[in-house]
Amino acid sequence: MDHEADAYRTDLMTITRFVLNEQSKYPESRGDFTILLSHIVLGCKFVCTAVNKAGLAKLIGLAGETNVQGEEQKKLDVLSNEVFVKALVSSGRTCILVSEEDEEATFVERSKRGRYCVVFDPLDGSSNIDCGVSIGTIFGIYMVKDDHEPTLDDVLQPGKHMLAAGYCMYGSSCTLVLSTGEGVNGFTLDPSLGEFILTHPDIKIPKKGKIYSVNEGNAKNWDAPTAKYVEKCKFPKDGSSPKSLRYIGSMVADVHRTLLYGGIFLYPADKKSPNGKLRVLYEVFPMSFLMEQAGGQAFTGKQRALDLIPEKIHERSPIFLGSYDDVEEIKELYAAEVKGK
Ligand code: AFP
Repeated sequence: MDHEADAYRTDLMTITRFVLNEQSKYPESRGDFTILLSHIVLGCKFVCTAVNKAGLAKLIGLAGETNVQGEEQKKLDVLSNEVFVKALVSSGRTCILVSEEDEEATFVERSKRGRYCVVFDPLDGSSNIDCGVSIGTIFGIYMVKDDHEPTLDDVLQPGKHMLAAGYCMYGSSCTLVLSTGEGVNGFTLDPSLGEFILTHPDIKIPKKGKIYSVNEGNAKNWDAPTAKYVEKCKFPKDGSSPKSLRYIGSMVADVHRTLLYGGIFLYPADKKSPNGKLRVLYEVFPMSFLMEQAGGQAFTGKQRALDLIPEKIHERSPIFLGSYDDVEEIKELYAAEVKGK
């Protein structure tokens, strides 16, 4: 990228302009999605500012405790949830919200109701906040088809029914990655403008990667296909070079790297957690949607991740996602296991 030229760019594609352009392809569209997205973007900007201040806030006695003025401070994940719930309800475009932070789904009151259901994790990877590691917000969007009274069935839908999905990563820069089902685009927050600018147009994941990403501390409890796959990454028998291991332990950061550099991210089942750790609706589905839209794959160990039909809003699933060829290899190992039985 030519940074000098970039500094003087005068034709900036903001996320709002980008989505409005997309919307103009559908003359029947009433702009509801653009309005919904602008409220999600507002939530992301708020959380970005709060995350940036978190280290400093800790120094002066904030973050979950009492500050110097003697006021109770909310934890960042709780605060982020409140911000997103309020922004989404006030958009007037949502009817059901499912948040990682709330045990029950929120049904929006009739007067503020719209057609969209938003499933989200307001601050994923929050155990990393105190050491300054990148964390993020993940979201997926469904739409109810008609004017019926919304029920949980409207969100207990396979991921392939999502209209859009994305994440915002709060790292060295604040990056929002979005797919509305026509490819994947990345936008970086320009703090001086307060706008997300298109910086990563039409992201395509490399067909095969050189990195695998998994919590190897769980290896003793893995099933045979996962164990074999990781062994192959480290000791390939086909003359190829071993893959590098990178694991941050913050899904947004691990998936973002996988999307840009290629490779595979795994959170498999193990003997202790037969369904893995990650949540279907607001972790597995949005990230699988983005991977497929970028040309990669996402697999649960049994099926295409986006075909899964969740039965509960906080359900978990094992997940293998990333470069097409890398996920293909793990699919073959699981298929061989089934055949061998
Ligand atoms: P926290 O929100 O508790 O930090 O969990 C983060 C997360 O859900 C996801 O972002 C990571 O990919 C995954 O957990 C890491 O889990 P392990 O610590 O078990 O590897």
